[in-house]
Amino acid sequence: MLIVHHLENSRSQRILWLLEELGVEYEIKRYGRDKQTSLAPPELKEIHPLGKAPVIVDNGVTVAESGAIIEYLVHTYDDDKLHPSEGSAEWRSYTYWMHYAEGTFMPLMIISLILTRIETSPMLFFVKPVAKGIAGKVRASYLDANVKNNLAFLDQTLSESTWFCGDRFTAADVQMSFALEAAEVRTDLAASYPHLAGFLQTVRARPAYKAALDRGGHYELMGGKRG
Ligand SMILES: N[C@@H](CCC(=O)N[C@@H](CS)C(=O)NCC(=O)O)C(=O)O
Repeated sequence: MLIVHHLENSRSQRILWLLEELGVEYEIKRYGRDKQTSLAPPELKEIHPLGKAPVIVDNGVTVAESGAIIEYLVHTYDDDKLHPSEGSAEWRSYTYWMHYAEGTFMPLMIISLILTRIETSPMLFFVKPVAKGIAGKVRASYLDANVKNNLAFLDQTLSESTWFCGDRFTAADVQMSFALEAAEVRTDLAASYPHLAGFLQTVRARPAYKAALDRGGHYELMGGKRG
């Protein structure tokens, strides 16, 4: 039986969703985050040295890293339903979005989360303005413009088609969903990017997405929107 090592409120939720879309049976091994740091517990390192989620174990094969897991699952279990045919224009989009989600977009969301933590953490009163000043400079000189540029690019993409690789739902949409869910709680996505908000609505209406939520349990991403 395929096992998903599932950390609460994390990227492993999208793996449950993909498995529901594929109709593959799986077991969930659950891990809670540390209450103070939100980090994964040390037991996850027994499954993979980095101790991050998601990780799956299937027939004795351990696969980590969302994109690699999705590619493994599609390669092993998909009969052409959730991926375009290799070499097509849609395939090139498919590989692009599969890499873009974690390679380009998620680092921006992580920086945003870290800066919000710095801005909102309790600290000595005379240190706080210095910490906030540095965080503000990073936002103003790098983060804000990059987030805006990426969100505008994504919104434009989804103004041209329902899904990231055209009019057909693929596993690249599953990979991109977590990035947009993170952006939903860390940026002004809902108010300013109608096609991205619409994408999340469409995704959340899918029976397999709902089934994965039922299996995965409470799902709420860490926020960090300022103001
Ligand atoms: N690029 C990796 C990122 C893995 C990752 O950072 N996962 C987070 C969960 S969303 C995690 O395990 N966080 C807990 C920790 O860092 O201790 C992937 O997509 O699998």
